[in-house]
Amino acid sequence: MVVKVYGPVTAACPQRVIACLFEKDIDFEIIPVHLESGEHKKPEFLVRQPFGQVPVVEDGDFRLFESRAIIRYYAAKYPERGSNLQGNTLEERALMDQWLEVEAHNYNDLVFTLIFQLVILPRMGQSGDLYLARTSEEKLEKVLDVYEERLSKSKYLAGDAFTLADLSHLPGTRYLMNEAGKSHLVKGRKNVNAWWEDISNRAAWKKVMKLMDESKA
Ligand SMILES: N[C@@H](CCC(=O)N[C@@H](CS)C(=O)NCC(=O)O)C(=O)O
Repeated sequence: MVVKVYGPVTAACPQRVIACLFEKDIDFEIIPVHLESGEHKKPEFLVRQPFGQVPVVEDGDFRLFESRAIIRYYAAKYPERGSNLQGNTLEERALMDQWLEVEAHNYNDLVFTLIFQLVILPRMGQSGDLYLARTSEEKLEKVLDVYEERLSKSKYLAGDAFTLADLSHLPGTRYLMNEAGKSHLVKGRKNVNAWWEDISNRAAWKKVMKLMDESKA
């Protein structure tokens, strides 16, 4: 059975899920959702995701939204298939969960604020709040200092193996470094930069980038 992924491959949250499905070697099809025309706020879509956001997956009769819940589900459902992504012991899994929570609550909120103020609002013809962007960047610098320290002790966030915790950082960090023009936040930190070079060169993430480029062509 092919997993259906609802959401444009250009959006960060669907990219998190698609990267995971590639890592786990799970067949999927993308059902495009046109965010610009507000398709995700229409009643037909709200049946699938009541908050009107992407992604959603449908796997047979099973439906799931929230990108981090989805990647946890597939890593747990197919532990032997593709990359492990969740650690082998209870402690490895707990560290993976810890850093996945850090990504969701300490990192992503700040990254999202920067992207929203510097990229998305201007794209919609509105001016972003540059003061909010600056204070968010200052807070993100402090978060990344913690990452720099952590990554001086282990190759990946949860330890010696690539896990969902690392994977979950890929879409937002790419957006931050490219469209938002904040690559110095990563490149200026030796260990964070080495980690980024490693995780962003994984075959699965390159496949996501190829899909994104093809969808824009
Ligand atoms: N916590 C949710 C966030 C979903 C989310 O914010 N999706 C964005 C795309 S990355 C979206 O649907 N934006 C349109 C909107 O919120 O109206 C998840 O991780 O799935």
